[in-house]
Amino acid sequence: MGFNSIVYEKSDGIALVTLHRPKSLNALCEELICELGMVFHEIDEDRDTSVVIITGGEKVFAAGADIKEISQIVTPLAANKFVCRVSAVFNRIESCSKPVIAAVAGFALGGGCELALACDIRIAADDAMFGLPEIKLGLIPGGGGTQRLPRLIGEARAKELLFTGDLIDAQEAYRIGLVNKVVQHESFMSEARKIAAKLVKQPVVALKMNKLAVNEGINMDLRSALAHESRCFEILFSTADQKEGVQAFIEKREPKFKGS
Ligand code: CO8
Repeated sequence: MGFNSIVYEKSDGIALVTLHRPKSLNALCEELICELGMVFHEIDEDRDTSVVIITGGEKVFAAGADIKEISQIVTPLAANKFVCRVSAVFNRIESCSKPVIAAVAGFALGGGCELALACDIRIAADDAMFGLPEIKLGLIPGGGGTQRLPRLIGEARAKELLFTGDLIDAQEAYRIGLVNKVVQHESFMSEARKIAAKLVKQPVVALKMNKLAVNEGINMDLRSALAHESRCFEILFSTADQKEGVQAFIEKREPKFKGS
């Protein structure tokens, strides 16, 4: 599949999706959003891929939605079409059956920050900057920022970022729990790859059920979420990897997972 605004590579069970619009700081234009949707459809179906890394490359993750395209949106109906398309793609990334790691260097603003929020794990280079500056455009985030951010870092801190539109650096993002880890710029990709390589070795169905239990459960009341977790747990007893994992422990050896 050929892409224009992203680069898609894969090796050793890891899919690498790189946003590629260098002249506009990887602003998320319609084409890029559409290509992200297509590539995640492919990744979800691809049995050879177990983990995904999304990055914007060395300089910038993404400076938000393409403001030049936003300037062409003049009615709420057109805005509805735009925001529904973006949400559908970000939701697809969030619910991808494989873990998705965002490797962030430089700006992750507006829709760029929201894209990172739709991922499971965020690794930041020490030069990364995060923010939801939509308020300064007379807007609010439309790619999940008002929902995923408070769920991740708490309502008060999220509201401060949303209401002020202020940017925060990588250390602050780490302090408030927006990112999992901050590393020196030179190693942000190798760190993301290190985590991905660890996840590639995990039993695939257990990884998928872990993600499903967390993602679905977080939107349920506790009792329903616990029941949902039980169902996810039970399903794993139909997998060969569960039997291998337990047997390997008993036999005091490393498990050999087959992904089934
Ligand atoms: N859209 C379009 N073009 C952009 C964007 C953007 N978001 N950000 C930067 N660019 C372009 C600039 O226009 C410039 O192009 P040109 O050279 O042709 O003039 C080029 O990228 C370089 O940008 P700057 O010269 O501004 O670079 P600086 O280093 O001086 O500044 C900043 C970098 C601070 C990141 C600055 O570019 C900036 O403030 N950008 C806008 C950030 C922003 O407001 N983002 C939020 C956008 S709204 C949004 O995301 C709503 C989300 C809705 C749903 C989700 C959609 C995916």
